[in-house]
Amino acid sequence: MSERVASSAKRQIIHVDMDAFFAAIEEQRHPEYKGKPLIIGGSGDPSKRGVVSTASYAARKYGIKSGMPLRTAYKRCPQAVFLPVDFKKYCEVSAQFMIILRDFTSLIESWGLDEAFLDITAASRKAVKIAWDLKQRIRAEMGLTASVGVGPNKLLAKIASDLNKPNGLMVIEETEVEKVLAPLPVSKLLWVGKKTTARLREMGINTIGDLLKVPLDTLKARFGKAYGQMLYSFARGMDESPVVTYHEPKSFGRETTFQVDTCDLNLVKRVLSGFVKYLVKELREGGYRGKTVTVKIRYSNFSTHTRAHSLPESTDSPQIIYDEVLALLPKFDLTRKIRLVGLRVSGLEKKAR
Ligand code: TTP
Ligand code: MG
Repeated sequence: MSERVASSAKRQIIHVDMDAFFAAIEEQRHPEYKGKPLIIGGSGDPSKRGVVSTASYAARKYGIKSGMPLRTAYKRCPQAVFLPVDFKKYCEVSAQFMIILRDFTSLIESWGLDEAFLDITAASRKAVKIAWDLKQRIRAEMGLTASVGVGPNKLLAKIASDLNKPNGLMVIEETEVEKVLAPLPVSKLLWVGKKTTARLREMGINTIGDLLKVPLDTLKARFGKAYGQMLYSFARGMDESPVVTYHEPKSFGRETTFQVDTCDLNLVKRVLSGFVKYLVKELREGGYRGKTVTVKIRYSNFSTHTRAHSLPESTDSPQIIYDEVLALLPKFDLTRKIRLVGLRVSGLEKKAR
């Protein structure tokens, strides 16, 4: 093998993840809340419906996590400061974050507002030096902290950034993969969510070290060929997935939870009509048309139903999409109380310009 091929086969990936992102931005705007338990979510009123978007590290000590109902968070920590989500502001700060990252490489795969992978294989400087610089620049220019992980692939870089949060910098070398990974819970692996964690637990597998002992065939039989193979490779710290600089969206969607469960069909229609306008704007901005319209309804007992219809031709017309919504609504039981309503447009096609 030539040297060039050998060196291009060994990659250097950085994963960067801002610490308590929304909460850190709010602390910066309100220095009086620094160090206090701070919870960002919904309208910022814990007596109202809504979930925690994020909690400061001081609030996490009380067991408060993203996705938890605000009311539960209030019960756990009534003295916490609750603030509403100011998405516009967080997007602005995120744009600043991306500009800094782009100074290091154009090979960036962003995951949401505060997280990204950078492929720095081609850089002449050492990865750890670059990671350090990146942290310094975020600190100096944004006044915020990030946790950075370095590894030979995305899987290990992401695990590394998570290992020393907040304000961490961690490198996982290929030689120490087994030592570092073995004691960690399987949920630290990319794409291993609650369901897989539970199924693995049923098999007596809790840590990555446990997973390492399971033969490939067993994993394939239990989890299917592709996912079984992935679990087998991931347990060994192996991940060949490239840093993908741009993802075409698969769909556009929006949903909302009503403050009070409702049977008011006019209200449901008004909300859906608002979603149509918003989604059409998103479709047009991206130059897309969609083919499939899906309405989602969650009833007060949390049972969730979807009804979908595909059009013969893709569209970005608000009228056509709203007509589909009106045709789908009678397929639901509209006598029951509704908690949440959502709309999704999928089957996207790029519009010929
Ligand atoms: P994360 O990076 O998962 O969380 P974080 O930055 O708040 O905390 P840390 O990385 O230090 O663990 O998510 C980034 C932002 O995305 C977070 O500040 C708020 C938002 N978010 C939600 O709105 N809902 C969620 O369920 C999660 C996980 C995040
Ligand atoms: Mg983060």
